[in-house]
Amino acid sequence: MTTPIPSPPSVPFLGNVGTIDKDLPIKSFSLLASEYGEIYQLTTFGKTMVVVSTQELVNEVSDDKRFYKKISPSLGEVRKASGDGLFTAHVPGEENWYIAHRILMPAFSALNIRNMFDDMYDITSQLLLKWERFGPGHVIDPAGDFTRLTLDAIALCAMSYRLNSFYREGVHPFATAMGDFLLESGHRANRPGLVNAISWNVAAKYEEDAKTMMDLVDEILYDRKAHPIEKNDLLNVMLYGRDKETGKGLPDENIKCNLLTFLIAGHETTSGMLTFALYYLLKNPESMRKLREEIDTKIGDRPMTVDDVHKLPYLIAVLRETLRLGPTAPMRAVAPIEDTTLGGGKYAIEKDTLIVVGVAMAQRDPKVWGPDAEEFKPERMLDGKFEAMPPNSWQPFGFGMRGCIGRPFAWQEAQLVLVSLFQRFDLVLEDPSYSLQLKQTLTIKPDHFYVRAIPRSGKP
Ligand code: MNH
Repeated sequence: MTTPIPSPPSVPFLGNVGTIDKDLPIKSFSLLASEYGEIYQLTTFGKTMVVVSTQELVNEVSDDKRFYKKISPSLGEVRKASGDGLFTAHVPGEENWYIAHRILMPAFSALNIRNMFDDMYDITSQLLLKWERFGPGHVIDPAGDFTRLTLDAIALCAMSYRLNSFYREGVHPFATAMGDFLLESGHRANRPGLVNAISWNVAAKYEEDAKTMMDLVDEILYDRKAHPIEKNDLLNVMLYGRDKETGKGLPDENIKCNLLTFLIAGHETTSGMLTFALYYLLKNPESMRKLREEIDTKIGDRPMTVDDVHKLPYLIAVLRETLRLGPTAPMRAVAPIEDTTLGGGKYAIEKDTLIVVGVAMAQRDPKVWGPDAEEFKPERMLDGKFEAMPPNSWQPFGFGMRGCIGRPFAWQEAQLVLVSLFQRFDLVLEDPSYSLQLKQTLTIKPDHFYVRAIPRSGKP
């Protein structure tokens, strides 16, 4: 016997749409989880979605044999720009995903990412110089500067293209267009199609932002074709790589989709992680002290090298704990391949039903993380404790065949940036009473969060 999946009360036609905060959906999803428990169901404009919020259920839907990644309504909007690129491709179905996946996996391996260290260092130095020049009196917006950094880093490392975000008044026009495009993608998914169609100004701006993004990608590809280079960067891998299984390469249209995908997927998530890390460290001085002690003993004043990556256990623990409490991609979506049940036969779910995987909620599941699940404690990620957790307790990079391809890239970049910052600066909160506020587009990150950077004396 199955039990009905609980559902908040709904209004005719609109369904539960009013239940979801349009600016901060993640807050509504987790509030609903605290009210309705491990699983609940929402209906918006006649479409049903099921939300799971515990480690047990997240683990159950993390199974490539029973569930496929579903392109959610908001990802469907992003797909209008990024098409059959890796992140928004329909699988099974779109052949280019398999070809791109097989061609790109080796290029994104931890070993190959090592070759990108010098380019990452180049961009990181620009951030350090900026904070140094401004000095301790200047109020820094870490989310803004980390976004400059991660966007420039992915463009330089993947496409050997300099966006020079640190040499501009504001951010790069591409970054503004992308931010607005992703925000509107989320909003459109929560409005009836009719309303989207008749909101002329909004629709025109949306198209324009998509065009600004595509123009840059066109330019990067055109430029490379006009001036080929020897370097084996990701763009060349896509241009000249051949799939061993089918012998096929990637069409230009798909290469553009993937260039855009890397720019989108490769920067907001990582800049959010860096911002969250800084926030949690500033709010937990004992963790900050331990991390700086580790950096000072193991690396000291000399510049970090590629051989230091993955050698600082406390830093790794800090990053893991940061992504547990602040998973920058807080939810993903799957659907069952066949009619099935969840919770050991308890809840019936029809095939193709959208299941929202509430990673952000499940990563605070007290059943697996304990009564202090809400607290920032990197220690729980040390000494084999992380590895001993039940499966899929920690899942900030998604799962299985559709899991994050850029994880080694993000991991290396985050380590380099945090080590370099703490070697050079004492960082302090601009407002010591600041408490976490979130900003959500496709990803989440701290909002209205400001710091000051006081240069440490005698440091590199
Ligand atoms: Mn990334 C997929 C999180 C950094 C490129 N990424 C995913 C998914 C999550 C995720 C979660 C799965 C989404 C889903 O199931 O719908 N990614 C992150 C986080 C960081 C991150 C938390 C940093 C921190 N990602 C990066 C970087 C790149 C990148 C850096 C590129 C350079 N991510 C991707 C791509 C996919 C993806 C591409 C889609 C993979 C696929 O479906 O084949």
